[in-house]
Amino acid sequence: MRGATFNMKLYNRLHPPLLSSPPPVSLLHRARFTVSAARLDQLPAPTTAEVCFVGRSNSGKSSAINVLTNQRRLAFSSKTPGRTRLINLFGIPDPLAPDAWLGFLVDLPGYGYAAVDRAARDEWAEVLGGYLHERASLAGVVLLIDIRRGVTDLDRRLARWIALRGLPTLALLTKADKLPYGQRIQAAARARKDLADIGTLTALPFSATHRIGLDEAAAHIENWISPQAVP
Ligand SMILES: Nc1nc2c(ncn2[C@@H]2O[C@H](COP(=O)(O)OP(=O)(O)OP(=O)(O)O)[C@@H](O)[C@H]2O)c(=O)[nH]1
Ligand SMILES: [Mg+2]
Repeated sequence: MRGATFNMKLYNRLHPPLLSSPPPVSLLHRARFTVSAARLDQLPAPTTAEVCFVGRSNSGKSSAINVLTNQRRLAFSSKTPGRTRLINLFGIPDPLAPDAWLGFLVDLPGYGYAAVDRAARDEWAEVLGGYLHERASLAGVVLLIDIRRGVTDLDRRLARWIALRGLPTLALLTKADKLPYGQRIQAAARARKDLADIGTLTALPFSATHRIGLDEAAAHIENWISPQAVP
């Protein structure tokens, strides 16, 4: 057996360990609060990719932003519907040019909040519709739908706005921790059918509290912000 001694160095070169380095940290974790706007004309010039979070009030938009950015209270989440009243932009710094933003996550006020008076509701519909319709830098839409409630008429109306622009959409079926696995899958299939208006649609069960669907959602969003990050 002389000459057949095991050469550890050579073995390591030929079989590099699969987990030699830790998985890369999501770009989204770098997000920082940048600006709040009450109207479209208060938004910064549309220079870099934006990913907006839309959905009914209380559907979990702010909670999703917090878990995706790995920050407890970046966006304000609350049991009281209608918590987010402004358009809030969270900037992702460019790792290669720290003074520049690679993109923004945009937390929008929810719709369908009955306790808001009619004038306020109309104003918000206009801001939301205007944002979705006109914002030149919009790279993708994250549509949040409470998995137990399913797609509502208001969600479908919004889907039509999104369809007009042909924007890629990620539907997150939030609070998926509240349903057993089989029902989650059924709900995702139903949502895909109900949102057939939107051409480029992915629908995933998601939970901010139980981190369900988190990696897949993050990969989607990173890809919209920085297409070279995820092939
Ligand atoms: N169980 C569970 N609760 C959640 C989840 N996501 C959000 N919630 C709860 O749902 C409530 C609303 O969450 P928010 O993130 O504030 O919802 P929002 O869509 O930002 O609401 P508005 O700003 O009012 O439009 C809060 O009490 C959250 O703790 C989840 O994945 N699982
Ligand atoms: Mg909110």
